[in-house]
Amino acid sequence: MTLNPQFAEIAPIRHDWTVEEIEALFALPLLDLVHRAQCVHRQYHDDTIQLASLLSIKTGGCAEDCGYCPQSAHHAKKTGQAKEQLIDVDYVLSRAQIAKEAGASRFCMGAAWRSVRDGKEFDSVVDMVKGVTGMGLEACVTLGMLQPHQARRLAEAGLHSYNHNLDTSPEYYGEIVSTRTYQERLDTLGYVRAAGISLCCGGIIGMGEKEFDRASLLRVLSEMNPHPESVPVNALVAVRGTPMEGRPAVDAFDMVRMIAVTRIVMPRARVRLSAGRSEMSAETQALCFMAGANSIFYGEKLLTTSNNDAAQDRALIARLGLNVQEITETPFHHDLDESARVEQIAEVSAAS
Ligand code: SAM
Ligand code: DTB
Ligand code: SF4
Repeated sequence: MTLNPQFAEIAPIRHDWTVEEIEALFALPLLDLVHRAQCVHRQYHDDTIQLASLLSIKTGGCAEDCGYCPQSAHHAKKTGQAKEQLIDVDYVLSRAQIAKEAGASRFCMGAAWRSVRDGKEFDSVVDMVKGVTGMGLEACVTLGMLQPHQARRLAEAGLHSYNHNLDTSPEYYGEIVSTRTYQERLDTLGYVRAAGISLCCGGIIGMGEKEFDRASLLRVLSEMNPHPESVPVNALVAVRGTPMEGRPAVDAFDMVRMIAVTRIVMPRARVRLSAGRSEMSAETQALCFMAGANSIFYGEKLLTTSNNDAAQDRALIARLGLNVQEITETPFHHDLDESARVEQIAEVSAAS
């Protein structure tokens, strides 16, 4: 059969994708899907891959029961993960400096909190954000649920991006976590958006969900207006002692499909090839870049699990003739006026 060459039209930015349309994308022959995603990619992006380094600033002991997460207190007896304290601001900044010198342009700090509490610890996180931003890096934090005033404080500190994943479809969510609702997740996303912080919001595949759930998650994300600027696509890391222990590894082509469909429905987003990459061959990663991924987590550790070797990652990018995204001088603008903010909160809250 001849390959379909008809995917060169300009991809519009749409917020009205239906689950059926997205499922139809998943059903395309793989090479047609990747070709289409690559056409979209070239209309909106250059050949750079962003290197984002991660640091767990507060590990373990989280009150939520997310089935995939090694940091949940609910699985601590079986995972053996201890509850640690928030780490020191100076140490965090020294790690950010090392990441910058190694070529990262984004630094993401994760805390195993259900939600943020005002007080000394949050003050320290605000100082971390100021310090990382002051180095010229994009600062990203992921701290669990936020209140509007906390989002505004982070914005004032110069925060570029807030990571808060929806993880899976609204339909499958209850199978994965019981201690919070999808709507609570959407509410935090609305507050972050309203504060003028860029959104980093994606999901995980390989948790037993169906293709429908992957399509349904992408529908919720693509309905947001504007789309999240950053969409991490994680392959489950089936950590020992979590309820997901023993789940089969995500099929490489399933990952490629998820990335390609994400690229097509959210053309401008930075699509991040996230957790699970250490199990992927160089060829699988190359296909993911072909399908529209343009960022990786960079450095030997994610939050608690291991990641690819940094030198090997740089070598792979060079072997493929891709380039590393340089630090840009144009930070994300906190430029929404008050009425636009209010409108966006309403839109995001309605999209469940
Ligand atoms: N507590 C915050 C929250 O839940 O938003 C921040 C930290 S949480 C560890 C950040 C994200 O990491 C989760 O939303 C999930 O998407 C991803 N993640 C956690 N454990 C994972 C695993 N075992 N495999 C793949 N992704 C995982
Ligand atoms: C995201 O979507 N994936 C990253 C980042 N955002 C914070 C975290 C992956 C964590 C994988 C399991 C671990 O290392 O604990
Ligand atoms: Fe892990 Fe975040 Fe869930 Fe806590 S809220 S268990 S840190 S994913």
